[in-house]
Amino acid sequence: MFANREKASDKSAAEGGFLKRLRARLNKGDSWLTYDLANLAPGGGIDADVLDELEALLITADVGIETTETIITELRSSLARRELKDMTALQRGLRRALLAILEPVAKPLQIGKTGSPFVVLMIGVNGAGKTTTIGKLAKRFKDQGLSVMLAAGDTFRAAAVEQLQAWGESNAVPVIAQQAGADPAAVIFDACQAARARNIDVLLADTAGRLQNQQGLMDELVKIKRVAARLDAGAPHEIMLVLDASQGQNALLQAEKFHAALGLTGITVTKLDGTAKGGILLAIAHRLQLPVRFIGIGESAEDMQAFNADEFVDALLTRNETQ
Ligand SMILES: Nc1nc2c(ncn2[C@@H]2O[C@H](COP(=O)(O)OP(=O)(O)O)[C@@H](O)[C@H]2O)c(=O)[nH]1
Ligand SMILES: [Mg+2]
Repeated sequence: MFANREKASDKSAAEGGFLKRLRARLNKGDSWLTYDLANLAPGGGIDADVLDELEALLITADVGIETTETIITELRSSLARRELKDMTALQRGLRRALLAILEPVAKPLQIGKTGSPFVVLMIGVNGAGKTTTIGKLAKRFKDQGLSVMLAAGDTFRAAAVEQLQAWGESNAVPVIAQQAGADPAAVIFDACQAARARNIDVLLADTAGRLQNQQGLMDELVKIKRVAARLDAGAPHEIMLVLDASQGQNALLQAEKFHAALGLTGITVTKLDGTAKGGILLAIAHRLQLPVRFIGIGESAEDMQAFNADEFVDALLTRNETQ
């Protein structure tokens, strides 16, 4: 009982820390919205010109033209209704518009003990953060009391298998792997069998992000998906696309391609620290309307959390006082 309470308070402390880091790291702490917003209307009054400037700001922050239009159209009608009297009102309107886009996609990944493995297939281009995200998720699920197994489905490079094994070791979770060059579908089928035999709750399957060509990659992933369903028609239960936020609009194009080929059920956006302005998350949410599961703001396990729309909008709109 006491131990549980202690654990819960540790958890909320870690989450509070995450929020602080999110604010500080998103676009390196220069809240592009709030900072520039305040400079848009030095006199304090809001007019059509201010909204035009905001429109340009959103586009340069990777929000994309279509999504920006939706946001600005909303604000223009507020302006016409004389609801945007000052900067505070504009911020409030902007917050509402951003939340309208992000709240519907903030759907956490719920995994329980069902008696058969919940299979998560991680996909995405090379370097997006698939293997790192698997390592972070392995720790997270283990901490939740679930048993976890990893499958080294990126057999394209030997280093990829070793990288996954290292995450397995540091979290003390088993890794099913074969030698580099092995058929990834066979590795993942083996892992599905092993996970069933060992009563594993969550199987996290890694995949390659680069093959000889893009069609080759998509064909391979389709095959893996089919093979994963052999022992359990419901598997893979989650097809999670991992996207690197610093790729901007290119990330959106990748998401559309992967979704068309495989039918995604969730997205994780990594590297929101660094140069990414975070607007790409709005573009993805608006265009694809797929659940955004987790966001990553750094390389360590604590630097990933379930996506929360309120917190994210806060981080976009709140100026980081320590900067
Ligand atoms: N700054 C930062 N780096 C990350 C994040 N997620 C992953 N990385 C780094 O991105 C690089 C590629 O990650 P990896 O998991 O190997 O990508 P994969 O090719 O998709 O498996 C590694 O150096 C990771 O440490 C993140 O949220 N923030
Ligand atoms: Mg990898």
